[in-house]
Amino acid sequence: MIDPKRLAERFPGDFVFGVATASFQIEGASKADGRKPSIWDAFSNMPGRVFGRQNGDVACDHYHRWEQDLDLIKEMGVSAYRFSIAWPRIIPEGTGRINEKGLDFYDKLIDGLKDRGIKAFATLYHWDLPLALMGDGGWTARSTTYAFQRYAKVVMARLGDRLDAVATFNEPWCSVWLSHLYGVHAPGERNMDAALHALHYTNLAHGLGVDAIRQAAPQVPVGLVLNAHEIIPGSESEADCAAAERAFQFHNGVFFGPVFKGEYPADFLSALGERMPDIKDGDMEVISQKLDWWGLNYYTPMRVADDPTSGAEFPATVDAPPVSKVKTDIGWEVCAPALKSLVETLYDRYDLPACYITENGACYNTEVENGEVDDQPRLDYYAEHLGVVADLIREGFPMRGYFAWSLMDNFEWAEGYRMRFGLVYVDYETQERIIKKSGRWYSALASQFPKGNFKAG
Ligand code: GCO
Repeated sequence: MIDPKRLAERFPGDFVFGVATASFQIEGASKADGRKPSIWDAFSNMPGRVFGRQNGDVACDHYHRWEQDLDLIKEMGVSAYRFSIAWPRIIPEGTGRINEKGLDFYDKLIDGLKDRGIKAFATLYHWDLPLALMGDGGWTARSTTYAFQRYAKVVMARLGDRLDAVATFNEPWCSVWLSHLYGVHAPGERNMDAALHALHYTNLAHGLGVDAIRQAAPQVPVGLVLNAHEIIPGSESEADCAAAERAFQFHNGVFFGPVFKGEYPADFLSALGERMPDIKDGDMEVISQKLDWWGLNYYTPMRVADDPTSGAEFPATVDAPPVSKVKTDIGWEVCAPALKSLVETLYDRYDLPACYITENGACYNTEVENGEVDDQPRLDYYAEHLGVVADLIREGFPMRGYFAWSLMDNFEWAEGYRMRFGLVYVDYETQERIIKKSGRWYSALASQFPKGNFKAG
């Protein structure tokens, strides 16, 4: 087993070790204090969408247990917490009335973090779009971008004075492609035209959000969290390599390009540009404003081959088989070297600011035995991937922090509660929390930081 103290020596003293969660996945209390439904409430209440027809009504009941959960983070010696703010608590209908009680919850939460000396990394959008906005088309409508801009401003005006960092969006790849093209996430749409609209409007909302944040709380470092994919061709054939480049544009380039270069990728545009919504003058400038940091969420690589079907829609790829047989319980190939090559590729292709690994972790559904959860494979996953992060630091990449996904088991979207990613086990019957073996290991590492002269807070 990799000794956490030895591993700690490979990170600079001010490296941030944190844990991450998201509002819909942990809060529950879906009808409390004026919250109105989000698209995830509607989606999970519809049969056939989420495993076992489970929903977020109770989840980890974090809305009522937040103090205990912050104590847990403190007890684990972790110095930062990445959480998301639920738009439907703040502006329940998406536009119009502001719900002060929703703001009060995050106000208390952030004060609770400050009291415990834990840094607060907030995400404004982690997929819980107010359901009322679907009346205008949700993310396929330009009006949603302005609603988001206002929401960002409202949040930052009230909470910005105490945040250590803010991200506009979490994983636009999921809220665009997975939600509007592949139909796996809310709103469950399967349509390229809808997805292309969601794409541009999500990028635009990010840019408008950056504006709003800088107006309301200019001192808070602003970033964007992307689940970039390390794309590996299934073979060395010319066709598969060309397929991998198309896949890169489609899965990464359509987000990194606009945000870090001010343009959509060329092959993507020639294939699908006509079906995109009107890109108005000034949109690309708004989208490509300089960011203070960016976040990378990484779990597994994507292997692709050329789709030989004639007339196959861009990016015209099919899945190629995994190379390693090692998989987590959700079926994702374990491949730590892909994290390294991914970061190298992205810094090579784009002019990127400092990076936080905002999510990394593994699904293992290890159960409690004699009061303990012996999840050695998760511990190994963390040790291996953190070793790669240390290698990247040694090579000079500006890696500033690492957030484990997740603090605790939670609502894993379409998979419901059956897929567990926590460092802490949650008994959903009793809401008891049990720190897993991996959680104790991570705590032994994280509690070494900040080191020496670096002080938290
Ligand atoms: C994500 C997600 C998490 C998931 C995790 C595991 O941003 O993809 O933030 O919500 O639970 O990635 O699938």
